[in-house]
Amino acid sequence: MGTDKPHDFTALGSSPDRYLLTPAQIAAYDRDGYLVLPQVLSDAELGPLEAVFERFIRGEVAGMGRDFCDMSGPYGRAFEDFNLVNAVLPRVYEPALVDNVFERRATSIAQQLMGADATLDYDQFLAKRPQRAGAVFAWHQDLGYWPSGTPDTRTVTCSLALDDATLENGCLRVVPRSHLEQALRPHRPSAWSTSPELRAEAHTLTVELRKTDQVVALPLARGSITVHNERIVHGSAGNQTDGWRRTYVIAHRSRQTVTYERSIGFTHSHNDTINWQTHLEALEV
Ligand SMILES: O=C(O)CCC(=O)C(=O)O
Repeated sequence: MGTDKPHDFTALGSSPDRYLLTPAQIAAYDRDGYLVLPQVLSDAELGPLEAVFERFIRGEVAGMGRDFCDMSGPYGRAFEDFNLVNAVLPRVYEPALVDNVFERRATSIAQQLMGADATLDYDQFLAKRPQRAGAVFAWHQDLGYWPSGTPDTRTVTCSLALDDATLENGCLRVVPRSHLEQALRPHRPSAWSTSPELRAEAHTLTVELRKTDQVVALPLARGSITVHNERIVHGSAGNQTDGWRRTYVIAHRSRQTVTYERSIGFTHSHNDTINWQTHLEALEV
């Protein structure tokens, strides 16, 4: 890792806030449903963000309710038992994050991929604990978690590696071009939530992989990002290493979509009353 050529922020059209994509990268995103972009943030830029990230991941931010949870298991697990520590909407709980350098670069990337009305919809901190086989992000399509009636579903999700992401620590894996399928795949509650008493607590959903799916792993150097479409099938495996795998996620959608979803009470908070449970009912699971 770390052998990527540095991104040239002085190139024509680039600026400290603008990460300029090439036409080939934009075409690859449309074709494959994902991109890997090297060196979006430098070590010096990552430092202050990491300090905030750590406070969240240690559980030191009060008042989050279900927005601080284990993304690999039921709500209500003891903190020590979290495998995949998940802090949703950190910018809501810590406004100092608003307009940080990653937000600005993610907005510039999203605007190049989906148009000038790309607006920051939600953010998320994810951290896989060392030596946790259970730190699995089940296969899913992001859209499977969101309200089914939204007219414009376009989403650009940027995931920034705070640690090198590797096969061993459970880097992101995608099924290229699955975003082009006509219909969303059926989403089911994850295996751990199939018992009746846990069913009410289901917040992770999963899709079946098909025999024809060709999975591609996306190892990533610290400071680099993956970008993915809301319909691509993706997930990640457990962490078999002695280190953490920490990721900072920012998703952009059209301004109209964000306004519409807020109007029906959907904010991406796990404390929302309209949530994936509502969506599960819509899917008749
Ligand atoms: O990075 C990962 O392990 C999975 C994250 C993910 O599924 C997402 O951001 O939608």
